[in-house]
Amino acid sequence: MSSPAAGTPVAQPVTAPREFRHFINGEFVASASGKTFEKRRPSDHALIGQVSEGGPAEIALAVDAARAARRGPWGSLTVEQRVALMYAVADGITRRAADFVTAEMNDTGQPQGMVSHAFIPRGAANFKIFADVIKNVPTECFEMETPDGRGALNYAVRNPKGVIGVICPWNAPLLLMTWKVGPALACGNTVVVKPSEESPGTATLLGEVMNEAGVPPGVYNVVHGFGPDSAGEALTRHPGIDAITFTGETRTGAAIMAAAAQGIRDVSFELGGKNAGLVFADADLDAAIDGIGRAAFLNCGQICLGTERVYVERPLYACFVAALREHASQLKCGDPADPATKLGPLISHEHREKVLGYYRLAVADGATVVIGGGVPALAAPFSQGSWVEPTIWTDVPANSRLLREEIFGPCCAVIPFDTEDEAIALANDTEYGLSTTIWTRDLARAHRVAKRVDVGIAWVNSWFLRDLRTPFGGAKASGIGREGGVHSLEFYSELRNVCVKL
Ligand code: NAD
Ligand code: 6OD
Repeated sequence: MSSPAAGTPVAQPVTAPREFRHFINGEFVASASGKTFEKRRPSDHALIGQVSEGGPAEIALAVDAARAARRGPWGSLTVEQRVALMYAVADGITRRAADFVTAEMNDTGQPQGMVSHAFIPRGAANFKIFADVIKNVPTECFEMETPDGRGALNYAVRNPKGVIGVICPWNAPLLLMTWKVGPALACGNTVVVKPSEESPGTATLLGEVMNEAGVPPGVYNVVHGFGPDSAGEALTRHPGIDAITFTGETRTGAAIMAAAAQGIRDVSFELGGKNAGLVFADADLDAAIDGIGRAAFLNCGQICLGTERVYVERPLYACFVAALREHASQLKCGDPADPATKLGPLISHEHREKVLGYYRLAVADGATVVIGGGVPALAAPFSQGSWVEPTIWTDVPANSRLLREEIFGPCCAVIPFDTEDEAIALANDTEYGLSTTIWTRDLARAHRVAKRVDVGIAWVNSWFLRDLRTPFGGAKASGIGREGGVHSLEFYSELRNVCVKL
């Protein structure tokens, strides 16, 4: 991996740390307590702002606003009017794309190319896609015979669930939040969002866009804060929240599920993963290296769909390890604003400590470190950031925690296999079930394997490629429910059966 040479562009200086306030009932407000916490930029640890820390009081205000908007201005709009506003929100994000890109880069340290070409446009698309879905969704209707010969019409109508609590992670903040806010609003719900404490920027900015687009106050609310004993927990416990959608760690999901049990509220969960890549000997090696390389290192490995376990059929194994090492050695880290930067930092020093703990564990467990394993030497100001080297291991013992626990860093273990059955068994040997990526030229085998891996999404000769209209979610400990396209409607609306005697 190369480091930025002297003279390469440096991060935009933070001229004045800003204030990130809650967005409640169409207004930006501080916490009644005046409490705030610091947000620092992962690439250089610069202080970028003070974030209002919300708790039960701010959640109560936001829920009241959301309930009033649901009953009033939002609830009285026609589907066409809602759809028009959602298009205006999507256009607003696109118009202010530069602001969103800067906010996301400051919060996460993600390289500009990935944020501007993928994450922000996909965030805007979430409003258009779900507007189109709700505009076109059919309703079922059956003509019934009745004993008196008059008959009946029996049909279903979709109603909003009410106020949805939306709890988000930091690893693709706008994309993952809008993927929930989009369908929630399309179905006529209102929302209270709790963004991650690590990424307050784009959720706050979206409040401005909502106002500019003319979305009524109270439809979209944001309360900043932490999880336990803070805004997150308060949101899950508030009885005015009708359902909770969450993306984040599996153990956080368990805590939220316990809270949601009070009031028998529905949950939709996108949780952690420990995903496998399966590379068969007949695979296109260049394509597999590019795909597995992205799956292991994109977003510094902080993608739920990332591949931390790579199983390679033995005849290709040595060649694959050497080629993946070469791929990793080319990943340039440095200023996220520099278009040449391919690898950003981890989200925080705290998360880096966790990842480095696994790097140390690999050595203790006797794994071979093919590349990486430490912290890159970067020039100031990036020397202050939370960087780690992309890392590849071989010879990892089968019982190592490296193969069981989600690390969420730029690292993977590469392990040989001999048969298709063995590859499937290895892929399935995990409590998680989010995704698998399969590399082979034999499409019959690809289909066979895709059917037998216990995951929500199986990619063949590709990775992180998904039409927003298709279902997305995890099997086993990786989630509950499916979101995407019409599948989101199952969670964000309540079907009412109406039977009319004629
Ligand atoms: P996290 O679970 O630590 O936090 C996510 C959100 O939950 C944050 O907003 C946090 O403040 C809040 N929270 C924490 N404890 C809470 C509680 N007790 N009650 C209410 N809210 C609480 O996750 P993270 O570190 O932000 O994100 C990384 C994790 O997210 C990884 O495990 C990753 O795999 C997962 N993820 C999954 C998907 C998916 O689609 N399956 C997508 C992205 C990320
Ligand atoms: O855009 C998507 O399809 C998607 N599921 C993104 C998930 C990113 C998780 O980190």
